[in-house]
Amino acid sequence: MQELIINNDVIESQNEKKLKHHREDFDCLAQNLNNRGFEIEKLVDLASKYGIAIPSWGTGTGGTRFARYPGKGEPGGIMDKIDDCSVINQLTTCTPSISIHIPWDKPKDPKSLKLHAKRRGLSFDAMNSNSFQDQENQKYSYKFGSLSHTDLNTRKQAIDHNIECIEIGKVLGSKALTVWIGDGSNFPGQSNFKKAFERYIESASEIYSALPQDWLMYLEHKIYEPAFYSTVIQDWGSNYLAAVELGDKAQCLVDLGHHAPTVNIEMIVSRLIQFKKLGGFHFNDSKYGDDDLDSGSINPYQLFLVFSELVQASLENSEFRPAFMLDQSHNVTDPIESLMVSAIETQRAFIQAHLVDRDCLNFAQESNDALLASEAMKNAFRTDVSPILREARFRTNGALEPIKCFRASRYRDQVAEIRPKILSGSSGIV
Ligand SMILES: [Mn+2]
Repeated sequence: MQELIINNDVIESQNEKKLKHHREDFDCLAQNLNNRGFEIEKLVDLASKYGIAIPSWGTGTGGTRFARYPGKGEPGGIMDKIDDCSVINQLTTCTPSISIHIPWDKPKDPKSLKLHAKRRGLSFDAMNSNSFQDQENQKYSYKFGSLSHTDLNTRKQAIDHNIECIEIGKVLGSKALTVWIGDGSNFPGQSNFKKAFERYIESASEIYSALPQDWLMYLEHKIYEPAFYSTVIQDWGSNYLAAVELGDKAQCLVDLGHHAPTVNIEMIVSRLIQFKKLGGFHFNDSKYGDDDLDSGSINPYQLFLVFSELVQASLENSEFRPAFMLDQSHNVTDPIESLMVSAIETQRAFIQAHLVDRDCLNFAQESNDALLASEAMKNAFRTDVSPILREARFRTNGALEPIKCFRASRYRDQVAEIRPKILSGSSGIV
């Protein structure tokens, strides 16, 4: 029996206020799209089936290297995080799963956690390991690396931790492990690049051997930080090489913030698709570096161009289904609100990408008509598909206007009364 948190009366009364205008907008867009050769019902169907995983760590207020300013009613543990994710999914109906982090969300009893999530209408997406921090009572430190550490015992400890994540994930019904390491160096000469990469591949192979048959291992690259001179898995090239070394179940994960500022991410996406190594995404946005800003908040066109590559690939191969996850840090907004908007922004880019006139684009590309090609992309991107997204939510008992509905529900005030207050001034990034 599903126990959803937001009272249905709240959703219905909020929807009622918007329904007439929504209907008018929807009919108008249906006509517009029909004139362009698109059936709106197919697009509503695609939007209804779209899903993206919420990262458990995104439900708390994030921070910077300098400070963290917690909000009221923040989740105190994994059960609270499940509740927050359930609210996000109830209102947006496009976030049916949660991606959890070990040890931050390590359950005392994985079976009861799975039951709690099921009651809240959620399943478990990829498991995330952590060998970029030292935990209490940890025998060996990750100060100088984990899977690529010079010391065998430290590497073994990091391998065992990843295998523990798989074991917990098996009980929860997860089907993937995401591995991001902070390993690297801060000084020229500090690390032997070749040896460090060899050690990484050797350690990752041991984790790979522990994967169940139907699991995938997502390798996540990042150009810099916490190491500021070199990083072991610094870009998609190293990521691809490692994934090829490990085997078919190892796939590359693209976090939009983990590249140099001018890198053409959509082209990386295309390359990885072409060579069958694109496993999934961590969506977010950035202006300067790994800012972890809300998806689509800075460069929505880039998000659209990434989705255009994905849609192109899915038209060529209907089996193609990379994993979608958000990975953001919310410093100044309510995390639930930011996660709802971001999930919808990725869904928006997904639908817009279906509006690219592929015949026109193909003709423009083959005839070297650069301007026509660019217009084909922009015509799709400029289309306001909001009525399609609203209709998809409405038909699946979600909210026409999730933010307004969330505020009207007073959920945050209600949980603030029962959840212990988190003191400000605590650590930065969480
Ligand atoms: Mn990430």
